[in-house]
Amino acid sequence: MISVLTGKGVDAIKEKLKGKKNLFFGHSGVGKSSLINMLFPQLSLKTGEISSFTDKGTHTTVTSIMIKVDENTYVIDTPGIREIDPFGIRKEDLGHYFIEFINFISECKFNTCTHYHEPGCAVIKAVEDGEITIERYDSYLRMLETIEEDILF
Ligand SMILES: Nc1nc2c(ncn2[C@@H]2O[C@H](COP(=O)(O)OP(=O)(O)O)[C@@H](O)[C@H]2O)c(=O)[nH]1
Ligand SMILES: [Mg+2]
Ligand SMILES: [Zn+2]
Repeated sequence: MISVLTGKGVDAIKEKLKGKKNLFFGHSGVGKSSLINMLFPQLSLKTGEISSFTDKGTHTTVTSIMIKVDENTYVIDTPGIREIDPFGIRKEDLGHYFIEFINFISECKFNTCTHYHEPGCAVIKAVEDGEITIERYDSYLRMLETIEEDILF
């Protein structure tokens, strides 16, 4: 709907931002910072090229700050979703951050259970029994995968 290259749709966005606090959120490399720069050139936020190797954005925006661009109008640029890594969390600890897992974790056969492939996993059983939603369990597995990728570094 918007192109920073052609300017398509950009004026309409600018109009919508007025008088609000606007947060830009989405995957790395989709063009959040470029769009904000086009709207407010005085900001000159850093933008990144998309890496052709991973096809994901490079991680250019690393912190979020709220910038005043007009009277009562603010923008917040954010790092991409890919950058919200469970950094510093071990695989076997990730489940403790999922509040609905808590009652089941202590019932797992292994105390190092990652609730992924282990036999006797009470979390997997709870998912099968409908006591933990599949959406939350999927979300858990995706984060778990991120931790495994990080270990390969
Ligand atoms: N073709 C095209 N490329 C864009 C557009 N907006 C941004 N880009 C490019 O996409 C890459 C990532 O942009 P960036 O603003 O850093 O994305 P961010 O990670 O969402 O902030 C840069 O190489 C930009 O030049 C657009 O509207 N069209
Ligand atoms: Mg950015
Ligand atoms: Zn388990």
